[in-house]
Amino acid sequence: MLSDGVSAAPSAAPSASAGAVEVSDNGRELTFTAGAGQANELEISETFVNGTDIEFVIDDVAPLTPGNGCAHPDASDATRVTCTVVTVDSQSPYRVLALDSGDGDGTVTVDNSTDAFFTDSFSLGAGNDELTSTGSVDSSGVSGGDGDDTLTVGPASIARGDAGDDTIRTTGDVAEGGPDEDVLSGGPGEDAEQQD
Ligand SMILES: [Ca+2]
Ligand SMILES: [Ca+2]
Ligand SMILES: [Ca+2]
Repeated sequence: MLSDGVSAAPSAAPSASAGAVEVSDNGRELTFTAGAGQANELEISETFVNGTDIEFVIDDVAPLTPGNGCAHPDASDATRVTCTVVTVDSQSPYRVLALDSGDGDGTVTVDNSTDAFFTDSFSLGAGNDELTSTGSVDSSGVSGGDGDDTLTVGPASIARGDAGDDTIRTTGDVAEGGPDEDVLSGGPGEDAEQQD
């Protein structure tokens, strides 16, 4: 890991399997990487603070290791972190969150109340995963990976089930079941559904 020269507070004995959460050096993107073998139960909220910065609150059942731009709001709770991402004016949406929930059976619940077209990217990896994303503007890109996944996403989203018997419910733009027996439901509006 790169050091930015700022001494971090001494952390408790790190767990080898703790999920890692950090903001990029330019402050614009949050990455979450689950620890190996974890069955995460992530609850993520995404809100504007100060008009332009996005505050993420990430709560899990497993310990999280906060890196750059992140901290435990309650020092006694190692499973909860808050992170702040700065935004810049842009004509096109760009990614503010890249989440990799790894190989376990994971649950990810996202509440995005930014009401802005920033992109959240979710890679759920192997395992039978469940992702539910809410918000007036969602614009998530979800990849279910191997396993039987249940994906529920909102407006302006792209959801791919990948391998496995996946269930995708979307009010977004694209749902792709990928291989195996999938159930797709597009909701109102123009849907591009592909099942092979
Ligand atoms: Ca997984
Ligand atoms: Ca799948
Ligand atoms: Ca599939």
